[in-house]
Parts: sequence; C-alpha cells; structure tokens
Amino acid sequence: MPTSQTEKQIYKTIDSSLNPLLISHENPDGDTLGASLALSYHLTSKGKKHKHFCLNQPADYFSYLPHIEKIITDQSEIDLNNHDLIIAIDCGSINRTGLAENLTKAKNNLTIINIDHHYSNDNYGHYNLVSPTASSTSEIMYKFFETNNVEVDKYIATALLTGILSDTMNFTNAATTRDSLKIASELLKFGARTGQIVNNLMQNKNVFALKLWGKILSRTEIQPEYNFAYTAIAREDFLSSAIEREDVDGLVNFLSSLQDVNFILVLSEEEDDTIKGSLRTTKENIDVAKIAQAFGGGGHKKAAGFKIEKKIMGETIGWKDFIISAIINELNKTKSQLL
Ligand SMILES: [Mn+2]
Repeated sequence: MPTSQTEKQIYKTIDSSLNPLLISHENPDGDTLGASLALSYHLTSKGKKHKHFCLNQPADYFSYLPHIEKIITDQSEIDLNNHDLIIAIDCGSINRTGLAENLTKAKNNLTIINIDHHYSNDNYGHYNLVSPTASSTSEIMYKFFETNNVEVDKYIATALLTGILSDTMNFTNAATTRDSLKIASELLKFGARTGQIVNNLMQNKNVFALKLWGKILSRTEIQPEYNFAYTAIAREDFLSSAIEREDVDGLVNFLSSLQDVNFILVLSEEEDDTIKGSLRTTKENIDVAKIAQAFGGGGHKKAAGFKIEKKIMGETIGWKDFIISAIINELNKTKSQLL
C-alpha cells in the first residue's frame, strides 16, 4: 500500500477513535517526545480527547515542548479498558512502550498504530507507518501531517524540529538526509523556535555535570581485539545532590566522536537493577543493531541499545566485565558479519 494511503487511513482511524492513548518510548528522547507532543497538540487543538503515556518522566530540559506537562508516567493511571486506540510513537518494539504486557493481552480489543523509523521494527501494530529511511519519527509525523492537511504552527514546528535535531545529532550523523534538511527548513518557515531548542538541549549543563562527564570519560577503555571503546556509568555517580540522571544525556553521542574505533559502548547501571547498553558507530560496514539484538535490544545500524537484568549476572564478576566478555563472545561468534 502506498504510504500516503496508510497515512490517510491512520488519520481516519484516529479521528473516529473515542479516546486514543499516545505512547512515547521509555527513557524518552527528543524524537519520541517531539513527534508525540506534536500529535497530542494537534489533537487538543481539534478538541479531541486523548491521553499520553511515557514510562519515565522526561528530562527537565524538555519542558519547553508543548503539552509535555500532560504526559502520564504512572502506569496505574492508565486503564486500557478506557481506550479504543493505541498510538505508539518511535517505539521500535512493543517492549519499549512500557505497557507491553497489558497491550499484548488487550490486543484483540484494541487497535494499535505503530509510527516509527527503527529498522528493527517488526510491524507490531494493526497499522504500521514505519519508514527506516526516515531520519526520525518526527520526520514521519511531519509527512503524515502534510498528507492530512494538518496545520503546522510554531508549537508543532518546534516539537518536530526537536525530534529531527535529536536523531540526526544536529545534522551530523548518518541519519541526515536531503529530506530531513528540507523538512527542517519548512519547519523554520512555520515558526520553529531554534533558539529555544538550542538553549534547552545544548546549553543545559552545570559544572557538577561536566565534572561527572570528565570522570566517566576518563574511565574509557579500548578493547584491543575488536577495537571498540567502552565506559560505564555507575549508580554511585549520582549520589551527589547536584547531579541528576539527565545530566549524562548526550555523553554517548559525545563519545561517538572518538576516532578510529569500530564502535563505542556505554554501560549504565539503572535504578531498576538493569544495565543499559548504548552502542554507536560511524563506520559504514558496522551494524550495531545486530550486536544489540543479540542481547534482546534493537535500534538503528548506527545507534542501538539493549538492557540486561543485573540478577542474571551472578555475584562473582562485576557487571561491566560480565557484559564486555559477553560482547566479545558474541563478536567471536559472528565476527565475519559484524566487523
Ligand atoms: Mn527516533
């Protein structure tokens, strides 16, 4: 089916829904928030009842995005029986919605719309607007608005531009395309506030945060055999009251500016007793999504991630060493395809 037909069908489905639930992925980034808040803002301006869920509280520096205060982060406030439609936005798999278990159970009574650009997306929705060649889900949302003649005002434009800038790392990574630049230019025409985006997303660090970056960066090691760089963020790093979790956002992308390594890996000990792994590469021939998939994760060829429960690692060996040796094992197995 041509994309524009899917876009129209999805718009109609949303229009006829009584109470849609928008979902941004867990640990939300600028793209999932930009795309979903643009849609939420549009629905509100049409007087359409809806709710918006995200498992984790968005970082404070996103507070300039329209309607961000309406996001519900408490799962107990969401009753799927009250909704006839789910719109998952920028969720590469249903697991990233934070409601996977409930959604799978309710799948027969609910319609699921899946709007995303992760190439590992398995089209889990009843309607799938999935385009792995798009820079961001915000770009897909822009085209969706265009096809359906949705008016893009300065608030929607600012939200969508936030998503495009986030996922292209300010037009520096491989996701940057002619389309993403063209759409950004159109968003500026519609009044997107670049100053606001830059002030909030790039100039948001205090001196304690920079010192923590220094500490984490100084732990970086190079794995000699496969030539990848890695570092780890521990829970103890956040004991100081002057430091928040969100202060290390951006560190993974910063580390990927490292020259002459095959890929970089940042491990982070999370509050929920899992270890999050973030992978980045700038190398044409390396697909980090494949490495992430080996650990139950996913993502893009150039940027991917996974999560591992700490309890499966046992007590005898530290979590960092455990994961690094598991990665090396995986690379040993799949050497020829990965590197
Ligand atoms: Mn995205």
